[in-house]
Amino acid sequence: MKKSTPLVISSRILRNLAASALFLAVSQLNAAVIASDDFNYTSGSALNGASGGTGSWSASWTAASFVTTEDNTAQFGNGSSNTPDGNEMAYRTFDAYSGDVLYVSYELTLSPTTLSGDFFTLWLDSAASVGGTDNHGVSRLNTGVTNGSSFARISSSAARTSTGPSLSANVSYQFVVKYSKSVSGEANKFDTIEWWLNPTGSDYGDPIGTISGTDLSTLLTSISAVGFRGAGNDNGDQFWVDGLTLATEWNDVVIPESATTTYLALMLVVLVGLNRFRRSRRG
Ligand SMILES: [Ca+2]
Ligand SMILES: [Ca+2]
Repeated sequence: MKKSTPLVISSRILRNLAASALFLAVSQLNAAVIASDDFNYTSGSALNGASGGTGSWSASWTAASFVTTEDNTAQFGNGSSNTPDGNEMAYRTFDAYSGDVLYVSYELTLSPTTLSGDFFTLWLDSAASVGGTDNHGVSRLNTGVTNGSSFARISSSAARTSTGPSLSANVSYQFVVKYSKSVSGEANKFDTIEWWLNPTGSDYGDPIGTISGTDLSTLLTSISAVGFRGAGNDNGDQFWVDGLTLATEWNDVVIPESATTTYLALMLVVLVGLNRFRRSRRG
């Protein structure tokens, strides 16, 4: 009889399982998701033309050739022969949203070489003027990493930028931004940003920062595109994006702690069961 071999579960598999469980939990709790994409595409494929996910996407991804799908994430840069820079490295449009509050959430992971001088950001824009730069005529949300630190901003000026904790390589961080209108109404502007890093349900009242742009003249009233920009990165730098969700409520993007515990417990049960199954087959 063959000796049973313990199932070795790599940290990468665990990370993917955890991310999937959290995404599933969020998906199940969601009440008003505008659009989401978990990037669960075939590894090694181009992101350009990918059209998965849920919600009101109005087109497939438009992306540079160095953006591919790997291990159920979107990978920016192949780690050797290209530089993940560009104002519109990848973007996707969705039905225009002009309500008072928009939440955007995504998970960002950096490679060990993506630190000093490097810049990677998620941006929101309107489909009619898709663009990753802050100065193409409209001030709007950018959030991601600059010089190794997390940040969110409503325009590129220092006064409109909120800087958060520095980020470590090979760790997934969930960015959550509440992008809202201080004056309610479809014709009014998205002029306020509050943002969190790895929030739990109880963190709502305690954002990392709040940025007001109420005195800015060029702001969006309607949003219909999400994309990613890189600048100042080096050949070989890499970024991974996962779990992109646009929604109208906090609970659509941040799961309550009790639900997190439930899902982690459920995941543990599944893993233990899988381990026993594998052992019994090998026994
Ligand atoms: Ca994924
Ligand atoms: Ca670098």
